[in-house]
Amino acid sequence: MTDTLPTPALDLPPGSPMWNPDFLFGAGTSAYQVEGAVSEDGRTPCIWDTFAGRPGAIRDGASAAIACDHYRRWQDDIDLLATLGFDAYRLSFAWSRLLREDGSVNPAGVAFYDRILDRLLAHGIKPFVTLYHWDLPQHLQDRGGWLNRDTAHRLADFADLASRHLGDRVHAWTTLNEPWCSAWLGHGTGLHAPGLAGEAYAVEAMHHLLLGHGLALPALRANGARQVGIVTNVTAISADTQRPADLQAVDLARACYNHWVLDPLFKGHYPEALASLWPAARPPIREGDMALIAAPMDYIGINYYFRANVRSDGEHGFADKGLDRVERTVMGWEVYPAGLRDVLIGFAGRYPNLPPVHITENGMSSDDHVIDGRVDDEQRVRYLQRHLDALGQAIRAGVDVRGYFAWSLMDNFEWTEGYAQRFGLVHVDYDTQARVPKDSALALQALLRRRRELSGARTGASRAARAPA
Ligand code: IFM
Repeated sequence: MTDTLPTPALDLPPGSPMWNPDFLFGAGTSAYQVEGAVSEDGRTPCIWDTFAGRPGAIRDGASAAIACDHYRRWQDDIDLLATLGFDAYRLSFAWSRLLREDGSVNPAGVAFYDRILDRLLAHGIKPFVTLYHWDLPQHLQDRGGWLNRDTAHRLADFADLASRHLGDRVHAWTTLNEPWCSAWLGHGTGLHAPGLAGEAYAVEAMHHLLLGHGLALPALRANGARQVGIVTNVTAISADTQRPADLQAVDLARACYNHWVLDPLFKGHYPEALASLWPAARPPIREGDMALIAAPMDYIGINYYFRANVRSDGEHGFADKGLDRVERTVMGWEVYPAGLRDVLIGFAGRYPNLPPVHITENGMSSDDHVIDGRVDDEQRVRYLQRHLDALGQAIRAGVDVRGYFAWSLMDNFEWTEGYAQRFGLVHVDYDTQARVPKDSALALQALLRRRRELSGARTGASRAARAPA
C-alpha cells in the first residue's frame, strides 16, 4: 500500500554551512502565478492578462484569473509554509495591484501585502520581495513597455512607493526576476508577454530592464532597504565535440544566456560576443546608464534549472543541440545538478565583485497525482538532493552562498504552459483548491526540523558550557 512506504529523506553534506540556521531555506511563488483575482479591488490588467487572451498563446487556453486563489487563501498558504519549516518566503508584489494607473498607491493592494508580510513575520519567516516578476501593467505596455526608456523610471517609482509603504517588514528586495526571460522570451522570440519578436527589441528591452534595476536600487535604499539585489536565470552550457566552431558556440551561448545580464551588473558593460550574435542590435546606452546598472548590490539571486548542450549554427551563432539519453523533467529540461556547481564556481571566478549568492529558484515539474492522500514525487526528492549536494560542492570550493529557495511552494500557473506543469512542493487541485504537501515537501520539512534540533542542541550545549558550576 502506498501509505506504508516511508517518505524519502533529504540530507545535507556533513559539516556544510547549510546546517547552520543562518543559511536560509525558502520556497518561492510569484503574484501572477498564484494570486488570481485579476480584476478585484482595483487591480488593473497586466501584459500577461492581455497575452493570455491571444488564441494559442497559452496551453489549453488557460488563464490566471483564479490560479491558486491565493488572494483569498493567503493565510492558509503562509501557515502551510510555516508548518513546512521554511526560514524565508520569496513572493512578488503585483505592480498593477499595488499602484493605480496614475501612479498613486491602491490602498487595497497595500492592505493585501501588508497582511501577508505581517503573517510571515508572525511565523518568523523572512520575506524576500520581488518587484517585477514579468507582470508589467498593461497601461505601461500601451506606452511602449520595456521599449520605452520611461518604463525604467516607472519601475523606480514602484520601488519607491512599495518600499515606503511596506519596506519596514521586507527582509530582502529583488528589483527584477529573470530579466533574460522578459527581454528574450518576451521581446526576442515572442513566446512570452508582450509577445514581440526581434533581436533588436530584445536588446533594447534588456537595457531598459537593467536600467530600471539600476534606478530602483537607490530608491529602495533611500527608504531603508538593506538587502537589495536582482535575480537572474542562468544556464549551464556544454558542447559534446571539441570542434573549434562548437567551442566558440559555447562562448556565444554563455554570453547570451548568462553574461548578457551578469556582465553589465558586475563589469559595467555588455559582453562583446553580443555584437557578433546580433550584429544589427545595439543597446540604447546613454551616459551614466552603465554606472547605475553596475552599482553594488547586497546579493545576487541565481535561478538554476538545466543545461544547454550547444553547437555552432554554421553561421555566427549557436544552436541548442540537446543530448540523448539524459534524465529530463516533464518540461523537457535536462536534470543536470553538476551545472549548478559549475556555473557558481564560474561566476565567482569571472566576477571578483560577486556579492553573496542566494539560489532563488531551483526545482522541477513532474506529473504529480494525489493517491490515497499522498503525492509520491520521488524524482523531485532526488532532484533536490542532488542539487543540494552540488551546492555543497560550490560552497566548499569557496562560493559564498547564503540561501536556497525551492521553486515553487505550490503548483501554479506556469506561464505559456498554463496548469500543465506542476513545479510545486505542494500539490494544488485546481477544481477544489485543496493543497496536499508532496513527499518532497515532507522531506524538506523533516530536514529542516532536524537542522533546528541540531542547532538547538548545539546552542543548548554551548549555554550549558557557559553556565556557572
Ligand atoms: O515558473 C517560473 C518562474 O516564474 C520563473 N522561473 C522559472 C519558473 C519555471 O519555469
